[in-house]
Amino acid sequence: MTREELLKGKPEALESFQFEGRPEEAVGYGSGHINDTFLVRCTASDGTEKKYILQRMNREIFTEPVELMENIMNVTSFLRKKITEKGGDPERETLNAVLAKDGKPYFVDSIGEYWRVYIFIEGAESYDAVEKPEDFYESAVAFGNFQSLLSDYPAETLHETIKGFHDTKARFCTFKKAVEDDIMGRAASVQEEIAFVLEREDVACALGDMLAAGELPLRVTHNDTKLNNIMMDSKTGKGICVIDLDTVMPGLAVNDFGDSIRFGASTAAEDEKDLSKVSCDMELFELYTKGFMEGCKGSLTQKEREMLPMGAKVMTFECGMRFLTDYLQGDTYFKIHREGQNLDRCRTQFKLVKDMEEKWDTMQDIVRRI
Ligand code: ADP
Ligand code: GN1
Ligand code: MG
Repeated sequence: MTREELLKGKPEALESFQFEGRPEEAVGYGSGHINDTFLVRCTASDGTEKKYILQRMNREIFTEPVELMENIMNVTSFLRKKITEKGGDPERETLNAVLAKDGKPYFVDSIGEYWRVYIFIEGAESYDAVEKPEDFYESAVAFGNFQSLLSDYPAETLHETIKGFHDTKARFCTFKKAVEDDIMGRAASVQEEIAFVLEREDVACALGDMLAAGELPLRVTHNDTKLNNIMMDSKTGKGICVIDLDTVMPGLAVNDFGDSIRFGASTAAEDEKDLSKVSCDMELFELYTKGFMEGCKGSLTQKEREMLPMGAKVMTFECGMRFLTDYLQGDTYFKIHREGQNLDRCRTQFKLVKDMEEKWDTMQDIVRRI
């Protein structure tokens, strides 16, 4: 079903929120892989237009939507307070959920689907690829700053919205099981990719082992720091607002760093078929490292700084492994728009991992220098 068909003739969700004005239209929006996102235009009685983001939350993935929305309401109100204290604009610098008519921050429709609404952040864009290197730098400052704003958030009150989300070792086990089960009969055709994963069990264990040994601290992190999860101000070029807060949970700073590198420092799209176009750009890596450290305001420990390249490699490896697992299991997790897209995504990630392995000394030098 397309996104448009989801709402056609069934405007329940559109009628159930406290919009300013009357919703005139809802069109599919953005390129996220998880939720169904719509841009809603409303017209107030005086004729002014107000825009909103309406999302159908992915119930298969987020099995506890009420707890998830509780996280988001708590985190955004915490951020709103800090932004206001610093003289910022809380309407644009954090997500603002619009309540349903019954006062809840979500609406459950007649078939049990969960919906939510955010105020649309005007005068800003999210990018699917780095257009100007400065944008990537600014996104790094904003993601680092996000982490620093949440450094005194009471982590124990956060629900774990996806269990073991960045437990790469556990994901390695899930992957092996998917290969064994081979429910779609696809394993034989991706032997090379499977071998690539199996040869790197050490990568899967690297950060988890350090966390268990107390060498890396658990912080409140975003956990899904790709470039299109940040709104960049169209005028100033600054990263104005971190969005997609579904996975804000205790996690590792190096993973937040790493996931941004995986996506933004790649020279090609996540699903590029021509692998000769895919590499990890060291200038972008350097820019992001500078921006992230600046945004974190000196809060990273020595060990965390040392492990930044490892964060990049592990997140890229993990994501490739997740795409491959999904391909083997029949493409039920990540949205696909064509056959084989998850396999193409997996291949770009593994090409990046290989490239990082070749550039390992350079990556470490860059981090040491900064
Ligand atoms: P997903 O979990 O599917 O990635 P996101 O929450 O990231 O969903 O939303 C998808 C896209 O919608 C984003 O990449 C961004 O372009 C746009 N978007 C989301 N929230 C807002 C907002 N409050 N204002 C403007 N655009 C938004
Ligand atoms: C998903 O929601 P979105 O599209 O921003 C995924 C991330 C992956 C990413 C790969 C909740 O992010 O973990 O890294 O796709 N989010 C979830 O592009 O699984
Ligand atoms: Mg997103």
